[in-house]
Parts: sequence; C-alpha cells; structure tokens
Amino acid sequence: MCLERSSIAEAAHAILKFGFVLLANGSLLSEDQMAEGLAVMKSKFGEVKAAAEAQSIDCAPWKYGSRSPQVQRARRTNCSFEYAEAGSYRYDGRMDQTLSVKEGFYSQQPWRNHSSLLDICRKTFGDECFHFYVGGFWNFPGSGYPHWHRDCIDCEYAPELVVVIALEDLPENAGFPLVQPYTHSNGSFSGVNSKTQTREKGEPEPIEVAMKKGDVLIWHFTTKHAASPNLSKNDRALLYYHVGVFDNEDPANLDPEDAKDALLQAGSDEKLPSLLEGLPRRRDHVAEL
Ligand SMILES: O=C(O)CCC(=O)C(=O)O
Repeated sequence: MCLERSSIAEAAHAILKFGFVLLANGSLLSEDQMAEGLAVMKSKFGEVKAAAEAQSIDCAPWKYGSRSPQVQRARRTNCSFEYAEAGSYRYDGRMDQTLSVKEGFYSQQPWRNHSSLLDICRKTFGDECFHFYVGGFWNFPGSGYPHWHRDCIDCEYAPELVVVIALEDLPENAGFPLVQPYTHSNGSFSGVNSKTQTREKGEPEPIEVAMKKGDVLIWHFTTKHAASPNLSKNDRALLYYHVGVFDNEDPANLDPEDAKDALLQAGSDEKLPSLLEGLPRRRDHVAEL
C-alpha cells in the first residue's frame, strides 16, 4: 500500500513545519502484515526475556513495576541487564529492541524500504534516502518519567526521520510517544534544552500521540521527544525505523549518562498523574493525513 504523491508532499511539509506527522488509519500495512510483524517482534522479545531469565537477571526493564527513583537508582547500580541499544531508558522500565534490517523478516518489503516512507524522506530532505534501522520500542507497565531528548548530537544538520508504527490497539494510557512541536532544526523552538521537562518554560505544549493500530508517527531526528509513563497493564510495543540521507547512528540512545540525568530529574510517584494532566493526548492535535 502506497501513499499518493500529494499525501507524501503533505507529510513532508508537516514534518518540516511541526517536526512530526501522524499518518492515521493504517494506510501503509494490511491487517495480515501488521499481525505478522507484531508476532515476530513479540517472539524476538520472548528470546531476550528467556535469555535474561536463564541468567537470573531480575532487574530487566519489564520487571521494574515501580516508578520510585530510589528503587530505580538502586536497580541501576546493580543491574546487569545489557541489551543492544537499550542504554538510554532501560532503567526507567523501557527497552529499545534493535532488530535487523539486513537479514531475516524485516529485511524485505513491506518492512524494509517501504516506498512511501522513502518518498516522504526524499521529499523532506530533497535527497536520496536509505533505511538503516528497525527495532521495537517497548514501554512496560510501571515505567517511569518521560526522558526528554533529541536523538541527534549535531542537530544543525541531521537529515533523518524516526518512523514509529502501532501494530496493535492498546489503551490510551499505555505510554505513547510525546513529541514537542517546533523543536526540530529550523523550528522556532529548535534552541530549547533537550532534556528538561517542557511545560513550565513557555515552550510549545508537548503532545502525547495516543496511537491506534496502523497509525504511523514520523518525527524529525532533531525533534524533542520522550515516552510517556505506561499507566496501563499492557506491555506497549511499537515498531520503529530510521530512514535518512546518511547511515546515521542514534547517539542519544547509546549514552548511559543521559539515562542517569533523566533518572535524577525524576520526582515521586504521586506527581506522575499531574505531569500528564491537561496534556493533549488525542490525534486531533496532530497534523494528520
Ligand atoms: O518509546 C517511545 O515512545 C519513544 C522512544 C524514544 O524516545 C527514542 O528512542 O528516542
């Protein structure tokens, strides 16, 4: 399934204007493809889980279940769970599950090199684009505070997009991505601090993109974003891709010091609901095609 040229142009325009776009209503993958893609992601996660359990690692992110910074700090100190790119937020009950685009299930169409996604990237940056990462963003029940960040180090020129796809319907409070409009390079708030909480600073209000099955959220690599705390009982899994002009790294996700900063900013459990109160959560606040 492919998008019309006009939709591709609109998506690129929204990314350049707001820093992100939501392609709603399952326009890129069929029901069967989504079911299969999710099953593969979950079975790969099952392998990680089995390996951690075989080694009796009891501090893995899916076991956190507490948002207390003290508990999380203690676990961080003693935790031996190391999983690929999970560095940035595993301590907060989240996991970045790197998969392979080079071989296996996700190396073929429609998973790799989806033509509409490459077209959007090309239209956004005016250059040829490549697809170089695939993975799963896991956000487990009991996960902690949003860890605000940008994925870039050189945020002046980072021609790359992060594409996030919901392959199943989940409760709205399952901890969906938060994005802050106009914070990408060329956006009017491109200069705001990457890591601080945003709402008290006169910055544009962040939006929690409560995604429905089939929705595709695309953010510019330089857009400030975070994952919301998962207040539901469901494991939240979203498939993600990186597409861009260069074969780029995702440095923020590899820096454990970032995770430490986020943890130290965290407050107490009781503050969590007020943190999310009044935040736009629905998709009518998002540039939608
Ligand atoms: O899991 C999410 O919702 C956001 C992931 C994220 O912030 C990132 O990987 O950069």
